[in-house]
Amino acid sequence: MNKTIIVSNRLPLQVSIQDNSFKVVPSVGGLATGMKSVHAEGNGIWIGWSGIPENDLRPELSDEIDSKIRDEKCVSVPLTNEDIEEYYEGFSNRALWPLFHYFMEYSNFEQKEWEAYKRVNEKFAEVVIDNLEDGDTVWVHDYQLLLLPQLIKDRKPNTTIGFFLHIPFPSYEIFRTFPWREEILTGMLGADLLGFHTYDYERHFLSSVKRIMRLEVQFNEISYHDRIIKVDSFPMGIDYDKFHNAALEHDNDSEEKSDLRKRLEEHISEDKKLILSIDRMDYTKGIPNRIKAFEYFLDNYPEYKEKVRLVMLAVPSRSNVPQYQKLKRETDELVGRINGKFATVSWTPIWYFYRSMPFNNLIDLYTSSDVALITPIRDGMNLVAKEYVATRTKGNGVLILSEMAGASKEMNEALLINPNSYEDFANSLKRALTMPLEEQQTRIKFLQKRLKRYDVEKWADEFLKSLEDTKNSKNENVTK
Ligand code: ADQ
Repeated sequence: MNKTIIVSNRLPLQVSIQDNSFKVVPSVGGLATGMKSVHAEGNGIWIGWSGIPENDLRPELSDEIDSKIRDEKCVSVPLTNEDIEEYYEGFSNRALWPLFHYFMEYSNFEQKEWEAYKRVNEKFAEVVIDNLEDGDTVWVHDYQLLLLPQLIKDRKPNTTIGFFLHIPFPSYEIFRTFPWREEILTGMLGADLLGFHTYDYERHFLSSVKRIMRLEVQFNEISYHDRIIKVDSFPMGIDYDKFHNAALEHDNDSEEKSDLRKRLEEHISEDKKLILSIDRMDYTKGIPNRIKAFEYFLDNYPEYKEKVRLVMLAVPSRSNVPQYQKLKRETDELVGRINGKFATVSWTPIWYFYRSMPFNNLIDLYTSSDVALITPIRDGMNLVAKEYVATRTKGNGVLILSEMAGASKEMNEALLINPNSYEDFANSLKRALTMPLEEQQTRIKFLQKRLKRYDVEKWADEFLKSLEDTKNSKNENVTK
């Protein structure tokens, strides 16, 4: 029986080790949810890194963990500390991530890290080939594995390969500055179908293929050697029911309320509003900008002092990379300065949490907030914006969303802003805080309808259906 092999940098599970024992638990991220049914189907497997560097393990323990991971239908790619440092923290997060998010000045191109990126993509290829049988389909995810499609195609030309990029694909003018631009494109072109969140990313990719590789592109198809490669956009959705139902449960909650929820509720009243932002602590998410814009708002609309509070959750991320450490320091300082500037005995304008929170606290935050402020400088999609909308069970609430997030392309009913314009920001916040309930409900209703229809499972289905079509047309061409 043919199977689908999913490949991503990390496996959808968490391995924790204590002394000589270990635990393997499934993780609950968006991708894991979307792929749940694909992964569960038949002999489907997921290939990726377990999160534990090989150097940290005794060989017997490593074997035991691998076998436990196998029980979850996953196969781990063994990576060393050096691999992680050079391929993941290095090339992926210091070269590709900033460049693809238009932070050119942050991009650091090191030959040694490029070599590690190639080496680790090869390691992934080996594990894929070991697990591949004729007729299988492979779906590769994201920027850490851009070379993998071609590495598989070289060895197994008949395999149907899909690739999805979760971050933006930058415009040609940015991408052309990349030292290994041809190698990256060649790697991606090993796929039969390439998927992006938005039409713009798709267009940018096609433009780079045309101008750098000088290939023929017709509409959304690329002729490459004797193959036709299809490129399309598939905006990723969320597990709508999970968020909506959790919020419904929250509404008629008979269980004890969390401390966080009690604290939040103390601050909700007719004339007091909570404004929420949730992000990974990443410079692409526009956190310092947002804080400065909030200061601008309080300076220009002083009547809102003591009436609004920004609840800002920043989840620690990539804290070994210097730019992330700098961002953390900058954020701490800004929050301190602005709280110092405006606070009164009974009011602090910004509540800042730098930590990860369990799902039920996330729901506490979503459901208690009157406005969500999602203002990345650049973001492939942004699922937080969608999750906030899904939890609006009463239809109230306003989403302020950056035009630079992929999600803005399908969320026109949000208040869309340019995150670099403090004026735009302040005016939209004022508009959100004074928006009549009926208008809020109309906007939320439209957004919810779309999110419910095109949820993450549908996203995965559509991608795989489209991939299946490329397989069928390949077969037709062979038999013609
Ligand atoms: P991310 O940059 O990680 O993803 P995002 O799309 O916002 O960004 O997803 C974050 C996810 O983490 C959300 O599902 C959210 O619920 C969860 N989360 C946030 N805070 C949390 C917390 N404290 N505890 C637990 N979970 C938390 C990349 C791209 C995005 C793209 C996604 C999916 O950068 O642009 O939308 O992949 O393709």
